[in-house]
Amino acid sequence: MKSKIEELQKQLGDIKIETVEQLEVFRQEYLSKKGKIQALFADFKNVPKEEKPEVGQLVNVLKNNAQNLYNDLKVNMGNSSSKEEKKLDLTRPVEFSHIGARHPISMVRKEIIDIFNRIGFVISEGPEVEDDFHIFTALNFPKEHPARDMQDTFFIEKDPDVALRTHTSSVQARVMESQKPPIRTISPGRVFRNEAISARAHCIFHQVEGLYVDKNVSFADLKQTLLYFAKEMFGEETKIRLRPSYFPFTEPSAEVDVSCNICGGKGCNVCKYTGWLEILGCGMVDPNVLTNCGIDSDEYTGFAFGMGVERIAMLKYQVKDLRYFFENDKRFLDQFTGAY
Ligand code: 2U9
Repeated sequence: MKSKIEELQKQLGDIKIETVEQLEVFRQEYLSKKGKIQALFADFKNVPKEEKPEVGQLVNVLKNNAQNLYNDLKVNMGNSSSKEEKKLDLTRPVEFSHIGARHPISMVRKEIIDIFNRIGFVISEGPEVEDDFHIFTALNFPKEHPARDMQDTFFIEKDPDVALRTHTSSVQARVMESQKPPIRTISPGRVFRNEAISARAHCIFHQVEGLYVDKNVSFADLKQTLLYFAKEMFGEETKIRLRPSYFPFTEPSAEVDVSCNICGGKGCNVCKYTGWLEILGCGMVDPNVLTNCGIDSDEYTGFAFGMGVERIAMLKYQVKDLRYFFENDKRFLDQFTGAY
């Protein structure tokens, strides 16, 4: 219903009416008893109760906009006989113009957050400019790890102890320092890596990372949580598979694939004929990380996962080049209007 309303609002913004005949067609199509707006009022009874106040307001705004547009054009056409005169009428009220919409990355980030909110994960946020301890040391990165190199991380010139965070795990390290388990949190945010920009990589991107620490948290809990996420994000029929991997902060670690939502797992050019698409990394939090952040690793265990929002958005909307998300070309962005 909301997307229908947004679509009609957009149509109002784009509409070109120059003659009395066109105005009458507009009236019949939008404002008459059999028109598109009246049809929305008829559909209103099917809107869930909790959404009724918001949707009701949106329909009323749409109706008023259409009515105002009609009234203005009618007055204008009555007052002027030629197009030229109409252009010069400086007293004419402004026409409805299309207001902005959410960026696709914001939409996908919100969708990911909502999915985890529904099973009790709360959002935590932290600084983009971080110290070495929370980006690397607390997370069990060895001294010689390549991520600690200037080739891979943006360091602050004046202080080699400070850098732009390369992942939002640093936020979760801070949560563990300041809170007692049970901890169930997700950290959405911008991260920075010293990478050449290409169709598949950017020096700034968005992550959502998750962390669950409590007594008896197991790998089975992790797997089931991620299966729930995959089904909510990509559809009920989605399957997942886990492949062994390595990260300094988790042990054991895995990379997670979802069955290709384009070909349903049969094989196509999007999944490179494998039937699977990689969406995130995960694992059981390394006991060293728990200890480094002040949590007793004999008493508690935890799982963690991390994903790139751009990657999820590319898969969900079949966007072939990551750079589109950063260029803000209106022709690209307009395709997502009303998608959420
Ligand atoms: C704490 C401890 C462990 C978060 C994790 C990954 C695996 C992972 C990548 C996916 C694509 C980053 O955006 S990406 O490049 N992430 O594979 N992230 S486990 O682990 C944590 C987090 C916080 C305290």
